[in-house]
Amino acid sequence: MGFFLSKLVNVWEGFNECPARVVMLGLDSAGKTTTLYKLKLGDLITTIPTIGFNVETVSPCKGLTLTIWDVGGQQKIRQLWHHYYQNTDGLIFIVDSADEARFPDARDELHKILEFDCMSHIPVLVFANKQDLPYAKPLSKIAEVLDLSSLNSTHKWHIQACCAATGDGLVEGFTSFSGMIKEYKKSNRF
Ligand SMILES: Nc1nc2c(ncn2[C@@H]2O[C@H](COP(=O)(O)OP(=O)(O)O)[C@@H](O)[C@H]2O)c(=O)[nH]1
Ligand SMILES: [Mg+2]
Repeated sequence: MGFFLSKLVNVWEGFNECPARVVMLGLDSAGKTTTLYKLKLGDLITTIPTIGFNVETVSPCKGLTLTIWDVGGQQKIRQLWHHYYQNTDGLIFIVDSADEARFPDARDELHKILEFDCMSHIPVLVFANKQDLPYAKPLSKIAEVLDLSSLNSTHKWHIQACCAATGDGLVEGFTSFSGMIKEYKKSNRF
């Protein structure tokens, strides 16, 4: 009986899986590639600056399967970001919490992305990364400098403190993101 019940639960969870395509953007060196491979391999890898993109399918939390496009963030290649926006179910935006000098650039890039028609209502998960560094700014400060409250009428968003190097905070962020993505996909079904 227990065996059949557990099979039933597996089937139900299969139906409940939510495959989605998301883009992961942010300034160069924010920690995008580190995050992607921490999710994929469970390990800290040595990265080199991404020229082009990395793409992986991961299951960062229960009930969520994501194909994540990690696109290089250097200034010269940010103008190519828009090629990755079609059919996107969500945006992951990563910020280096200790790189205060570039917070204004990060804010401008985030708001530019969300001005594109196909991104005008997508859910947004902001990771305030590198919280292990001594000069990392707290979540409240990063939410404020990124002007996230100005998105309230157009986007569901969530900001999560994390350390991609250890993985701290990643599951919590994706658990919130999962609910937002499911809601967004349901509202876009027809
Ligand atoms: N201290 C610390 N360093 C990190 C963390 N995440 C990434 N890094 C480092 O930041 C640098 C840039 O990371 P990378 O993932 O290549 O950034 P990307 O350009 O956004 O893809 C690398 O040296 C990483 O090891 C973190 O949470 N804490
Ligand atoms: Mg990279």
